[in-house]
Amino acid sequence: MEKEMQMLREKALAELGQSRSEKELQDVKVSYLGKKGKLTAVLRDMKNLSAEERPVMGALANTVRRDLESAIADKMEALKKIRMEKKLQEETIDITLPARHRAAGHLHPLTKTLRLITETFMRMGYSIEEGPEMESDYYNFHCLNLPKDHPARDMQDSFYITEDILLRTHTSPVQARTMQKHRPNDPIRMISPGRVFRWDNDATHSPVFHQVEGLVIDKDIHFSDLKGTLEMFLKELFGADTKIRFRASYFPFTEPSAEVDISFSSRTHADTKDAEWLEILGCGMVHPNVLRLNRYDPEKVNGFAFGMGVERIAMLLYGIDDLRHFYENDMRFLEQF
Ligand code: 2NL
Repeated sequence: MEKEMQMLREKALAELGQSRSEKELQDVKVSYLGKKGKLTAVLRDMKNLSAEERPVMGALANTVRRDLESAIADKMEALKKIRMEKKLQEETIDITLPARHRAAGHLHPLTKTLRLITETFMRMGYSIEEGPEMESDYYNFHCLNLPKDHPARDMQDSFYITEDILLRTHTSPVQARTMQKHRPNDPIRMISPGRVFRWDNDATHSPVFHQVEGLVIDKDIHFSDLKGTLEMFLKELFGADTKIRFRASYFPFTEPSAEVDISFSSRTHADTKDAEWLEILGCGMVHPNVLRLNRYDPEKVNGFAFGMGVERIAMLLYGIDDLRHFYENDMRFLEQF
């Protein structure tokens, strides 16, 4: 019996020595020390022993049990350590690897230009008004002194959705809507930035482009107010040494109308002293018909209006030579801003 116990002990120690995982070790533990385990069975058989043998065997069995328990605990500890080390090895992080690069984005040059323009007018007390990109013939043309058979409509070939609905060809319909929203003859000082659409496509014309138009209506507005406002705006945008020139022109919604040219020092030919003039925007005094069509009384109030292309301003500000750069999303272009 004693011998049998020693063999059991040796066998158990050998088996647990061979365990390769915590699971295997657990199985060995159960097979010896569990309810139906081999050592448990030996202890159960002790009732068959004589009264002298029983305490000796009892003591031996308990020693074997303690030895096995402690050997299993040690082995469990060792296996756990091996598992942890293996895990650490596999999950090693190479801190010398370069970090993943995440490029910080920035605003598109057109957005930057649009913000420069709107911020300048906001500082002068203008409100920013917006309207739909899909417009009715009524707001896009009729209210702006461009009735159905007006020849000036040819200058703005458009994208029609139905006979009476089109993609707006300018942001002027926003001014018409704003006037009609106000109490007749109430003063207005607003700009309308936004996307506009024309049937045009080459190096200097895109079918989709951006405009900012402005409208001021009040009592006793003069052409000099228009000149002063635009001079202030253009000097703010292009620098204090910017020169401004007005040339007579035609727009159906203004009378008189003018085109504005600028000349700024970086564009001036130092050797010839001849300034290079660049057309930058169109403007004029609001046509009495436009006031009347939008429920304002030209006998009581008058005003000025202007319009500019955002792409054109951005090209001059940043020295960009082709409009199409703005829409191609070539990173080599965009990263320069
Ligand atoms: C240009 C010229 C201009 C206007 C737009 C306007 C609007 C109303 C009444 C009167 Cl509601 N005028 N807009 C006036 C003059 C010129 O735009 O070259 N734009 C790119």
